[in-house]
This record gives sequence, C-alpha cells and structure tokens, in this order.
Amino acid sequence: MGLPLVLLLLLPAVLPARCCEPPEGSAGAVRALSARLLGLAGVPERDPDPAVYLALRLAREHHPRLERRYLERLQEAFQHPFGRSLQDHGRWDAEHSMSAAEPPHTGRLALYLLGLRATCPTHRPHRSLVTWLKYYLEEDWTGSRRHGHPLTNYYQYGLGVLALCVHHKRVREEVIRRLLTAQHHGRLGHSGSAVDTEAVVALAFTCLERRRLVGTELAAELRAAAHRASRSMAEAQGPDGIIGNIYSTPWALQVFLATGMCQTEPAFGHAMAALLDNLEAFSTAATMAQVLPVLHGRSYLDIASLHCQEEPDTLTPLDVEALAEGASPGSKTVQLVVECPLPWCYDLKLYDRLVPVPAAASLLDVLQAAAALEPHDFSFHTQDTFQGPFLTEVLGLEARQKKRNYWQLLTAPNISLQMGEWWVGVPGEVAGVPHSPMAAVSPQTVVPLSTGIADYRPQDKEILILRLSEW
Ligand code: B12
Repeated sequence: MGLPLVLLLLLPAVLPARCCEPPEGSAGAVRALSARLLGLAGVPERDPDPAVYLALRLAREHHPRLERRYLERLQEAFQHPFGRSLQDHGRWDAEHSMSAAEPPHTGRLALYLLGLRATCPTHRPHRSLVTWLKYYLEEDWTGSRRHGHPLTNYYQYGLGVLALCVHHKRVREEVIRRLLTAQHHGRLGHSGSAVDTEAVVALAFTCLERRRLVGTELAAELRAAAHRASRSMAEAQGPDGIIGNIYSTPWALQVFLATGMCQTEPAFGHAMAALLDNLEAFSTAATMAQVLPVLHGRSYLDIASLHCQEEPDTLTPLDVEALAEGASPGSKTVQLVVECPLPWCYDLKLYDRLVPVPAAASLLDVLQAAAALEPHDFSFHTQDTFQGPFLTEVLGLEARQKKRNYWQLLTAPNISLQMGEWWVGVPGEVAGVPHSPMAAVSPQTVVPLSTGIADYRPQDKEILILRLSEW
C-alpha cells in the first residue's frame, strides 16, 4: 500500500508552491524570453493579440507603461466590433456584413475577456462583451448539436467557457455537458493531436469546479474529468519529456499547475525540463505567449488572483529585430508535392517538382520560389493569423473552414529524392481513392510539421507535402 488516500489528497496543500516553478537556474532565460515578447509587443505594425497581453500580465516582472499601452491598443481593436449591445446586432450585421457564414469569434473574444480580468488595476468589462461571448458560445453549442462539432472548434469553445468562469459568470449546464461528452468520446482532437484542446477544456472544468459555479454533482464530474485529462497527458509524455509536441507541452503544464498535480506528478518536472531545453523553438510572439505563463509557474486560472501591488516594474523590452540572423550562404533543393486525396479531386498527386532555394529558405520561401518559377503551374494563397501566414489555397483549391478542410503540411524525412517512383501517403488512409503510383511507404515516414509555412526551414533534399485533408 502506498500513502493513504487522505494524505495524497492533502499533499498539494502542504508542499511549498515553489516546486511548481521552473528551477532557479533558468530565471535568466525566462526573463530574456519575457523581454523579447515585450519587445515584439512594442512593434506598432503588429496587430495586438490578447494572448500576448495575457502572457505579459502573467509574468513575474513587468513594464507597466508598455503593458498599459498594449491594453489600450487591444481595447481599440475590440471596441469596434464588440462595443455595441447584442440588440444592435442585426443592424451591425447588415452594416458590416458579418455574414452568417463566418464562424463566431468565440476564441478571440474569450482571450480578450481573460486579458481584461488580468489588468491592473482590475478592469470591469463592459456588459456587452460578456453578452457577446455568451451569444457566440450558444452559437457554437447549437452548431455542435447540429453538426457534431462547434462552429469554431473545441479549443475556442473551451476558452469561451473558461473566460466566462474566470469572470464568475454562469454557463448553462447543457453547454458544459457538451464538453464533457466530447472529452468522454475522444472528440477533442484534430489530426491525431488533442493535447492543447484537452488542456484548455480541463482548465475550464477546474475553474467551474473551484469557483463553485455548478452544483455538487456536476462539480464532482468535472473534477474527475480534469483529473482524467491530467492523467492521460502524463501518460502521453514521451521519453524526451514532451507531451504531444513542443507547442502543446506548455498547455499540459498549465493543467498540472491548475489542478495542483504539479507538486506530485513527475511528468511536470520532465516536461518543464523539455521546455527549457527547447526554448529556441518559441521564436514567434504567438508561441512565446503560449509558453511564458508556465515558465513563470502560472496558468490561466491565476488570472483572477494577481496582486497588482506586488508587481515589480523591472522588465525592459529586448529589440528583437536587432537579433535577426544574417542569411546563411549557399542553396538547397526541396521536393514540393501537392496531394488531394479527397473523393472529389480529379487526381491524387497534383504537383511534384524540385524547387531550388537559398539555404536559409522557409517553406513559405519555397512556395514563393515555385510560384515564381512556374506561375501557370503553381499558385497559393495565405491568410494572416496571429500564428503567422495560414495556407488557405493551393493550385486554385481552397480549403474551406465550413467543410473542415485544410492544407496539411507534411514532411517525408526518411525517403530519398526519387522523382516519380513513390507515392507519399499513408496507405489506406483515404478509403476508395486510387493510390497510384505507390511504393510501400510506411505510415511513420510521413510526419506532420509542428510549425507553419513561415517558420519551417526544410533541409536540403527534403520532401514536403501539401495535402488537402479533413480535420
Ligand atoms: C484548431 C487548430 C487547427 C485547425 C484550425 C481550423 C479551425 N477553423 O479551427 C486546423 C486543423 C485547420 C489546424 C491546422 C494546422 N495547425 Co493548428 N491548431 C489549432 C488549435 C488547436 C486551436 C487554434 C485556435 O482556434 N486558436 C484560438 C483562436 C482565437 O486564435 P486564432 O489565431 O484566431 O486561430 C486561428 C489560427 O490559429 C489558425 N491556425 C490554426 N492552426 C494554425 C497553425 C499555423 C501555423 C497558423 C499560421 C495558423 C493556424 O486557425 C485558427 C482558427 O481560425 C491550435 C492550438 C494552440 N495552442 O493554439 C493549433 C496550432 C496553432 N496548430 C498548429 C499547427 C502546427 C498546425 C498545422 C501547421 C499542422 C500541419 N502540420 O498541417 C496546420 C496549419 C497548416 C496551414 N494550412 O497553414 C500549432 C502551431 C505551432 C506553431 N509553431 O506555431 C498549434 C499551436 C498546435 C500545436 N500544439 O502544435 N489547426
């Protein structure tokens, strides 16, 4: 027999909170990352991102003036669409063509409301904002009943519930139960990766339970569900300490922090060490914003309990542009393949060419080079997001949000460059579609990229596949 149950339950309360923070030796690196994010936040050309504001507010060191300025920019950006009451909605709809086809802004508004809860001094959000979020959440809920999934995605649905909870607003039980059911049936993930979404949902459950916003029976179910989620994340940890991929690992850590499991769960320390070993992977504002809260030992649940008077005014911004690397000399050749395994495509492999590019080229540079080489044969479009450019269209084929299509980015790192002899794919993945020509390629040889087109730098002779997929 191990420790009696009651002792195990009490353990988080008696152990010092410090063990949930990264080791002292990492303070310099964490501080530098915070300073870099502050530097990026000061660039006026970048649209303000509520997730960046949250990361600045959840840090242990601050620059109050720059944080205030960033908040003002956020308020300007959000005031226009959400400053009006829901009653004016119809009028606004007509005026600004927020068409019915556009998905609700659940995630964005949720992050903004979380940001408003983290301000110093505390800011009471305008009532219309909360009403708007409730409205979007209801739209997502209705969508999930109709289509089996929210109109946005479960990550944003989870963020919506979390934001309302942090503001101590009640959510209908049915809306919460939708998340419980989705978690229970393993429907939270996309493309085999669910950690980020599972984590956001577990944070929402923990918040609802802690803040006593639900009855005792539901509270017990939510506690059990959050516990199950943390357990499955700990079990999903690889030998390198990573949970899911490097970008989802911070989300798993937020759950360990929020549930108090950080004090007893060995996976917490391993995952923290993995993050600290791979800090260079967090090079964009969006990824920095997702990792910094846990590097400061905090989760989104701590937003409601920040102590303004204890915040040291000691952080100075680091000019990130000054750190930009010089271009490395030389060149490389990348094999670019476009596949459409969906039933309505006329062919499986639509494009397959070698593209010569400079040695430091990103996948975005490869796409631009291919389009410049053969403008009639290759074209693509992107859409700007906080994560960077999102690939929306290739060879005139648009991936549609409504149909849940997207252009998936894959690499085939173990296959040597042999034009025309192979078919890069997962045999049997798409039923009823002719797979030819096809060599026996094992499923492991094709790996989804964990970064977007602007951040991924392929190796010389690497094969990159753009595959129209469903999620
Ligand atoms: C849902 C989701 C998707 C959905 C988005 C569709 C939809 N309408 O919901 C789908 C399945 C299409 C998707 C695709 C991809 N995704 Co994704 N996605 C997410 C997830 C879970 C939530 C995004 C969200 O709703 N955010 C909240 C809203 C409020 O913010 P937003 O900025 O408005 O969100 C939009 C963008 O984030 C965009 N988007 C989604 N993923 C990605 C990835 C990149 C690189 C870019 C530029 C934009 C983008 O779609 C969102 C909805 O419109 C995040 C998890 C996370 N931790 O952020 C991962 C995440 C952002 N995705 C990621 C990745 C790697 C991808 C892919 C590159 C995977 C691949 N190998 O193909 C592709 C993008 C390829 C392309 N065409 O450019 C990484 C990005 C890591 C990084 N280094 O920046 C994340 C962090 C997951 C992870 N842990 O690895 N994704």
